[in-house]
Amino acid sequence: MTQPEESATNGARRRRRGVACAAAAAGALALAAAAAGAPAGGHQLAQPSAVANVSATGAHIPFPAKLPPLRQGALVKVHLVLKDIEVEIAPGVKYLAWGFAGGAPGPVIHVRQGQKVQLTLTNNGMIPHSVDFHAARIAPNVAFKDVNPGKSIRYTFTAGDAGVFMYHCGTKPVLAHIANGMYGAIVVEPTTPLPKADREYVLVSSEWYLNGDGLKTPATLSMGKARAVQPDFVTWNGYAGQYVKAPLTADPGDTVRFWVVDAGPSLNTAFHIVGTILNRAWVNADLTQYERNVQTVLVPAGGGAVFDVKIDEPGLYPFVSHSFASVDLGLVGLLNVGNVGGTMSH
Ligand SMILES: [Cu+2]
Repeated sequence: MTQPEESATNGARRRRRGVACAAAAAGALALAAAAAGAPAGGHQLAQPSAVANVSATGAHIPFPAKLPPLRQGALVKVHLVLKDIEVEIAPGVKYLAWGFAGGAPGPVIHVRQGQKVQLTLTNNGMIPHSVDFHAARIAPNVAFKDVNPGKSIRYTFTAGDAGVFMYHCGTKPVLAHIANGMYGAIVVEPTTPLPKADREYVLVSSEWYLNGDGLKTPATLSMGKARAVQPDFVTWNGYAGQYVKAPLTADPGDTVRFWVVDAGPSLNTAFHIVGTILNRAWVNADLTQYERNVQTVLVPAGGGAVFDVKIDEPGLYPFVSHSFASVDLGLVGLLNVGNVGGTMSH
């Protein structure tokens, strides 16, 4: 297997290409989002910074966790333009990622059960990539095949199963492609609506494995750490602790719905919200039935789940994986109920 070396070589190449490449990525994202008719899910849109999720003033721009609007029409066109990009994954820590549509994770796609999804992947990266939608029932050797640089692939599937699903690059070694940021979530609303929710958020957990500290020069993948499952960071939506600094919000008494995907590549997420109990848990994102009043629910790598929580008492409620090594590495966010001040130690 030559992949680790190949990966390092690409990292070096991309490092040399540097700023111009990353700046082009921001533009490509704008085009991709426009082509897809996507709502403003891409917070990186029109960012002049060389780093996809950092503003011109150097501030990290949180990934928008809010569930984007439902896409309309019988056929939903999604165009993912893969680019090699630089992202910030923790305060001051840069990483050379492979981004679906300009970010890591890629954009959240929101459709309704029964809609058709026409997926186009354009590979503007330097090596072959692909895209595997867990929401699809389709021959993977045809639909999920590798796309060479400069080429595109298109396939259509019916979103026949409701839930929240991972999508990801399936090119070998998949471990490296997922670890480099090639993943995202698609929400498939059921034909029969779920109970009403006042707020809806999408959270994707994932690990990052770095070959350096990423401070002066961007890090690339350490395949050794990835194989050993020794991550440097574990994140919600690609950035360590981003919703501690910029908490998600709710009013007291709101029903808040979390659509959760664990992108891995290797760790599971034990989803838990400190200070409350999950009112409803659609385990494994099977939306035909839910468990009531549970404390912690497993979201396996490559899986999803949906959680409703209703919190009456104002406060800061951390959402975590109760596998606390992950929290220590960044997998923690806050739900601020009632716009309270202060911070939280978790
Ligand atoms: Cu890939």
